[in-house]
Amino acid sequence: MTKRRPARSSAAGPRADKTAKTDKKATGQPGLVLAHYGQVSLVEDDQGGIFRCATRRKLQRTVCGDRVLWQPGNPREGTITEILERKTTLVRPDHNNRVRPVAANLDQIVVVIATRPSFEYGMLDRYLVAAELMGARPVIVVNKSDTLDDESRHKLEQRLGVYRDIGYTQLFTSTRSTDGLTALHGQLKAHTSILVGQSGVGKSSLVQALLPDLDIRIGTLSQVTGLGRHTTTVAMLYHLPDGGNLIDSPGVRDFTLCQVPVEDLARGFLEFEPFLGQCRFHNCRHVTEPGCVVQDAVRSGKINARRMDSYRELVATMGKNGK
Ligand SMILES: Nc1nc2c(ncn2[C@@H]2O[C@H](COP(=O)(O)OP(=O)(O)O)[C@@H](O)[C@H]2O)c(=O)[nH]1
Ligand SMILES: [Mg+2]
Ligand SMILES: [Zn+2]
Repeated sequence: MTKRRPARSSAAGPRADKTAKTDKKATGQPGLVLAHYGQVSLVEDDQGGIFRCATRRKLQRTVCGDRVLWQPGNPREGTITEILERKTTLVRPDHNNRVRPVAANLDQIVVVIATRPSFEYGMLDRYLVAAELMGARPVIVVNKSDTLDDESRHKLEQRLGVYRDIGYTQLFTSTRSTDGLTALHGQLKAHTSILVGQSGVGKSSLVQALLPDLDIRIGTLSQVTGLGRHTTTVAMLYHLPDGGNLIDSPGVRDFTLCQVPVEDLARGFLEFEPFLGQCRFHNCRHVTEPGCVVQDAVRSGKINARRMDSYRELVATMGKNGK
C-alpha cells in the first residue's frame, strides 16, 4: 500500500486558497454553511438552529461546508460577516475556466459509481486526482450492487483491483439490499465527506439510506429557505447520526480538473510517487521523454497502463488550456 502524504492545502488550484483574509473587525457567532442558493446561505448555529443568511458584499461566495461568523437579524435570518479559513476546498473550473469552489472543509471524497449509468475510468481518475491534490482521502463506492450477479461483480472487482492495490478503500453498496451500508457508515463516521459522481448513480439514495430522518430534516430546511424541497440542485450538508457530516452534491455529467502544474498532476497519481524525481530530466513530464522511470514502470507492469492513459490525457488538457 502506498503511503499517504500529509494533506496539502494549497494544491487544489492556483487561487483556491485565497479564502477569508481575516478581517479583524468582523465579529459574530460561529456557524456552518449547510447549503448555498443564489444569494442565500443556510447557516446552522451551534444549537442546531438554521438561519437564512445574506453575505456581506465584500466577501466572496460561501460554499457548503464553510465555517463562518454571522450576526442575527430578523427572526431566522442573519448576515455572514466572515468566512473562516478553509482547511480544504474542492474546486472545479466554471465555464470561463476560472477556479470555482464547490465545497469546503472536506476530508473525504466519496466517488460513487455504478454499472448503470456506466462509469468512465477517466472521470473516476480525475476525481481521485482532485482528492489527492486538495488533501482529502478518496473512497470509491460501487453502488447498485444488487444489480450485479456473482460473475459480473467478480469481473468488476478485478477491473477495480488497480485502485485497491494503490490503497484506496473500495466498498460495494446497495440501497435496495442494504449491502455494504454498515461499512459505508463506518467509513463516513467522524469525517466530513462529499458524495460525488454522475447523476443517477444513487448518491441521494445513499444519503436517504444512511439518514432515517432525512424527510423531516428536508422539511425543516425547506421551511427556512422557502424554496421548496429542491434539495438536489445544490450541495447540501447533513449531520450523520453517530458524528460526521455528509454532503450530497448534484450530479454532474463530467468532472474536469482546474489547471494544475504538470508536476502536481503526477503527484495526484499516488502510485507514481515511488518513481518521481528519478527521471533523467528533472522536469520530466513522463510522456515521451527518454530516461523516464515512470514510463519504464508502466512498461514493466509496475504502473497500470490505463492509469497512465488517464495521466497522459490530463497532461494534454492542461497543455491546451494552460496559460
Ligand atoms: N437497483 C438499484 N437502484 C438504485 C440504488 N440506489 C439508487 N438507485 C436508483 O437509482 C436512481 C437514481 O438515484 P439517485 O439517488 O437520485 O441518484 P443521484 O442522482 O446520484 O443522487 C433512482 O431511480 C434510485 O431508485 C441501488 O442501490 N440499487
Ligand atoms: Mg441526487
Ligand atoms: Zn519521467
